[in-house]
Amino acid sequence: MGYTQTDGLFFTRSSTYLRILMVNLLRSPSVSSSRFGTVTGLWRQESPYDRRAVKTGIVHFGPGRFFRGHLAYIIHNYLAQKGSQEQRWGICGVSLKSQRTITRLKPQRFLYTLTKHSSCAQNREEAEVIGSIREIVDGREKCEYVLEKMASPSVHLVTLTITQSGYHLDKSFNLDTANEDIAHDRQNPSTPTTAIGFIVEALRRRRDRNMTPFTTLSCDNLPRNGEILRKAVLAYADSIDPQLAEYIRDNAAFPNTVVDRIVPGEQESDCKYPSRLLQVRDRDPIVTEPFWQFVVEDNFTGDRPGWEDTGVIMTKDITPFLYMKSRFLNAVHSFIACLAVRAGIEYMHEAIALPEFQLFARLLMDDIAAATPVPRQMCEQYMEQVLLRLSNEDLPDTTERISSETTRKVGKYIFPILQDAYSRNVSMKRIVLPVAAWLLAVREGASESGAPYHAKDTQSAITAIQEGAVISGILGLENCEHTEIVDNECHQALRDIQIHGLLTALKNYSEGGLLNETVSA
Ligand code: CS2
Repeated sequence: MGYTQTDGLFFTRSSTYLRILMVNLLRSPSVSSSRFGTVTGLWRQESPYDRRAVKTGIVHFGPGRFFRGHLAYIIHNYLAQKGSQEQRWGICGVSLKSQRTITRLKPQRFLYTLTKHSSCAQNREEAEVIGSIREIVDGREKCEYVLEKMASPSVHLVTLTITQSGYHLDKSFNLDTANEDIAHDRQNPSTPTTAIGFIVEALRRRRDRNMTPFTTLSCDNLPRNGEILRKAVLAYADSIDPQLAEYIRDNAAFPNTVVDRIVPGEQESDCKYPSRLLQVRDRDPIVTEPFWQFVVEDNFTGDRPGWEDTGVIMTKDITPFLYMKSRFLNAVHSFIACLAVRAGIEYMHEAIALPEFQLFARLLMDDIAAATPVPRQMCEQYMEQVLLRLSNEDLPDTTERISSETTRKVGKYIFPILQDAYSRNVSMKRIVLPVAAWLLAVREGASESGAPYHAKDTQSAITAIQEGAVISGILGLENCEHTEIVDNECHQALRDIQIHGLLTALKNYSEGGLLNETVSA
């Protein structure tokens, strides 16, 4: 296993067939609106593959922005590079919640533009049209159509980016059988409304027709997402039909994956890229960073794309990749956002540009590395890369987006670091400080300067925090062996931020650190 430069920050896939424009911002001509074409028109002129020949091999739940910036892009590259032999991997997207993507993309035949944008690449931008999505349907409206698609012999993969909430899990990452959508599906298994319900019903149909089960790939940010999904699927199946559960346990595959690409929320400025770079109007463009990573456990029941030829890492063990992504990217993302919302900073790159944040982030990563069972050298390369990615000022990513659902993220990303820090004797001070900053912002509903902050979290968590909960309280982890230490550190950090202010607290918590002189200079 190795971390290679092909997956690195400046990894871009330029090919002659793609209409990729590298434009220097200063020299770009202004285009009058009458000259804008359509995304479909552009595809007709310059398509890298014949979309009419593409068949559906993948059914995907959750066709949101991350999916369109990550998996749909990866499949698009695959279709473009592999040629006519591999055109069986087109995607049918299924929306279970919102009609938004369908409404926007249907008029342009589910084609959309993707712009890669990075200030670390000298004003260079690249845009192209992505053609891998054949259709997106509303799963609740077209339930039978989706189930039959999933049961069709040409479909080999079912993929998911439904966010943690789409799995209906409890705090221990087990299926919450009391959830009302799950309860509905248990009563009506042949007309499901949840992704889990769809998967189980479609696997049942395949079993009854003597077909190989599809492989189900979770592409969500969950620790060991495949295992969590498998457990949830089995718990649900067991509750409606134990024999079916046994069949799934013995025959179906749920590989773990690690997915990575920063795809910020929609911004008003997104539309300017397709118009300026490709001279087309796009109703729902995606703007993202050049970097992407997709690590997949090689454990499939049947056919799969030969992804390894196009930059996907197929591996027997995702563990080191998972450690690095969830700790150095996701946890550090949350740490910086938590501090930034208390400091009243709107964008991630603005926060990381401040010397106090830079230094603190470096030292924090050092602590995380000391608590993480991955070789130091591998961590260092990754840490540098993350800091560069986070300073990409051409990809404004809001601290509001990253600080949303912090209580979930503390449980997923931060709590495991604290556990390892405890057992490896690494100080928890810096790890706890950002959480304390966020707790203060939530408690007061404001940044340090009094600007309003409305946390996007569960109401029960917000209420608990306003009533004075500390980390163990919001996570319900009162009985862990190190709860007391974590809570004491949290109290201390809260006091330090209140007495000294956030920036001074950051400096103080960086004392004795590698770059201390830089901060005081
Ligand atoms: C972010 C992720 O919301 C978050 O917690 O850390 O959405 C992050 O942008 C992606 O995981 C990047 O791959």
